[in-house]
Amino acid sequence: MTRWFLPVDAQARYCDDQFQCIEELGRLADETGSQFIIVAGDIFDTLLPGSKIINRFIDSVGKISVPVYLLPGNHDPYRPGSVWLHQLLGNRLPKNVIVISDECPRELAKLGVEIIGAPFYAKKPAPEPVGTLISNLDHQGEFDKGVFRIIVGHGQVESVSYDSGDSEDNSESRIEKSILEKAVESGRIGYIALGDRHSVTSVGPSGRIFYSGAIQATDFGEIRPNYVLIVEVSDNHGVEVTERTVGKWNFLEKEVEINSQEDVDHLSSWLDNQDNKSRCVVKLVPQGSISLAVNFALEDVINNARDTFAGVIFSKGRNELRVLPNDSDQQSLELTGYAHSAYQELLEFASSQEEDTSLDESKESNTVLDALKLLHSIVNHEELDRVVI
Ligand SMILES: [Mn+2]
Repeated sequence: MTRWFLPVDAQARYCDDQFQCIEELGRLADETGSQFIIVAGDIFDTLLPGSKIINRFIDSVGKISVPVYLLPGNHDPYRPGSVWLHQLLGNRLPKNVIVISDECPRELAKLGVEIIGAPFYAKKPAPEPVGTLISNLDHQGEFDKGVFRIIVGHGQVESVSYDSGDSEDNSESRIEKSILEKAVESGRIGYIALGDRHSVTSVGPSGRIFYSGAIQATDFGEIRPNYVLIVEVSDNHGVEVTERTVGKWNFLEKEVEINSQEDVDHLSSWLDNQDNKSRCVVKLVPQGSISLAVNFALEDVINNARDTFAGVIFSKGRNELRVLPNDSDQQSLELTGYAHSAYQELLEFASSQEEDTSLDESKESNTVLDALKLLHSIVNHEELDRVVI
């Protein structure tokens, strides 16, 4: 998965860690004596990823010692042109990998387990697949009570709060919660494994319906990513679900008020105190008003942090930090003559801008601010090499 805000080295680390997570799944399965692994959709984030992703996936998942059941989701639906039917994967699936490409029950007779999945055949299937599957099962009359039946589905459940990993909100495709709850209450279904949501989430009070969440955090706004669930089933079909941490990445959003050098120092300390910086991306949502001198100090803090963190970015939509030169900025320059006039002109222009003096580099109006900064740098003999006469 490509994250636009990651520099090249961090992106490579992020991608590599995704495959490490798959191998960690295998280690956890061995450690806990798990008999199989289920992944409830969106194994790939695009219909047909590049060969490097596919080959690394084959290599990683093939190392796992137990069967791995994969459900196609909305990002990787099972249809012509998809990764599942492509020659790079379709004919080269490791022997332990089973793609749930239809709604047929898959029996694990020795374990007394039956797995039934509701794969996506399109990005936005209608009607919603897993609710439809369960409703159809309900009409099938008798069922073997000795079998522990697992349903694997994908999509958003109604009334579960939104997180950034969910597919785009579409009320027509939402899974009816009551269908799931009735199915487990009736005893026809022992467990429902759900995918799409990136935060590990128990759905309803039964303790038998779960999103396991994303194996590795992918974005800001995910509430509890980086987990997998170990599901233990007792002889009488009781279920115990335990979380285990797998992913190591952290996407931290921080609202910060910056009005003084002291505030910059606080931010600097906060950044210093973060753990595992090379796998941490910070999104700052600043507000306040600072002088040029404080802005220089802030830029130093951010630039230094960018060398140790996987990424430090500013919120594009909610950046409300204004940079306005003050008297001490001007006095520190000791300008005279034409340079003083030019500075005054820039200053007046900057002051007249209500919204255009944020740290967001994409804004054209930052040109004035950049000119003021450059003037300071030149006077302070810091950037003479950039001046062309
Ligand atoms: Mn999805």
